[in-house]
Amino acid sequence: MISRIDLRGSLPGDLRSVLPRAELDVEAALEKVRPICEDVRHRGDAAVREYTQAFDGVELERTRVPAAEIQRALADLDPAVRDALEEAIRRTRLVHHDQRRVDTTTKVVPGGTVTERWVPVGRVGLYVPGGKAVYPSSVVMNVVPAQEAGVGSLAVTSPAQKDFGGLPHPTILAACALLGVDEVYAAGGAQAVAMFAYGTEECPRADMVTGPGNIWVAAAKRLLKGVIGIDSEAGPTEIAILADGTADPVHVAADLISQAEHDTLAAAVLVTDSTELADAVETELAAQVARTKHTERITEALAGRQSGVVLVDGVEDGLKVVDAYAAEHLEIQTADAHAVAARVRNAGAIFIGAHAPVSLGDYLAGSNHVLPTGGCACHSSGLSVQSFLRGIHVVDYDEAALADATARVVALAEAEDLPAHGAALKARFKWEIPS
Ligand code: HSO
Ligand code: ZN
Repeated sequence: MISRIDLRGSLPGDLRSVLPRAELDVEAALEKVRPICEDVRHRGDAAVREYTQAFDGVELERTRVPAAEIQRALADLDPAVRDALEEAIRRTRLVHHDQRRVDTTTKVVPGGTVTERWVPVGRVGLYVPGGKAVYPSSVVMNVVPAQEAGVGSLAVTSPAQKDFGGLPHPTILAACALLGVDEVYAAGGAQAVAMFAYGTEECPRADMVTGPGNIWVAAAKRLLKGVIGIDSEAGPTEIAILADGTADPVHVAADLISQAEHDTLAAAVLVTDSTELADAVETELAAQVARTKHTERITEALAGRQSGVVLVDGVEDGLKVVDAYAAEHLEIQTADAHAVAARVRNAGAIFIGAHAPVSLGDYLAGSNHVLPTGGCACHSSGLSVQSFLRGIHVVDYDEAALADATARVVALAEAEDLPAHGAALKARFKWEIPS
């Protein structure tokens, strides 16, 4: 069911081109979402409600969810889920609390300092999907870092659900209640992103929108980037596992399946130097997939061209392969896993050894599960407190320090044929401005 890519012998120069990966055509969706975004821009709430009716089949009088409904969802929440969410919030908060930045002041010269002042984004809109994927855990992963960063105003939007009286899914509402978020909207798709970007009467505009979504949400984010700040365009989930003959095939198979469960486009990639392990994992996959709930979806994901078992000559080559792949999630299941993990350069998150499956990180490790996909881990990080902060440089020079800098500024300004730049300094010292 899963294909094999044999890279034993020698690794190709352009490793990326031989590794399995799906391509998501966000560009093609841009033209479809453009008129929707324009419509919301000009007609505001009325347009949002019309698209909710057209796409979600729900007629709403207001998009904002009444506070009483958010509290009711919490009161009705299964106690075991409530306990798990509370513990997830606690652990995630511990980790993200430690990510807060302190301002730094550097004395550049006597009388001249530059301070980097970290200032939270003023208002953030969080998109929470509501179709086949209802993830209260993603509410936690987005809201906690924003709160720890000190974001003052936080709104959540999630598609109106026909089956729940036009409200977002109750577990999403309950997670909002547990996190103290009381501004929630029942809107999804491109229209929800446009609502945050342009603002409507009900929903003031936001400075930034974060959170995963389907292709329409990704397209709207790409289109409106600039009007509003975005986190990243989250693509389908990926797991890569670098394993040797010491790994347990039952665990490896279970972990590959766990992420394949998300989506038919999810990617599950095993990189190993052990054909025995590869064979055993394939046998295990067949047995476990048959026993699991979402058999069809998982079978399609594992058989897709984005998934595969990559055979390499040793862990050394395996490291090169996983670095080239730059997985969203990377598990290291080898002898001396800590040492191997320390050498990885590209991954959204790394999970070390037998006791750190990706599913732990999805919910309860304390780490964030909003991570770069599609190879973006070679240049980007997952969501963190830093995602919601801006570092503002504050320049403070006294007269003597400026006087001391003037000749050099003038020299560089003239080299760039920008004499007025130099003149701005000279004007302070009544020096002659060259014509
Ligand atoms: N693995 C997903 C996150 C998630 N898993 C949510 C379960 N619920 C992307 O990192
Ligand atoms: Zn997951």
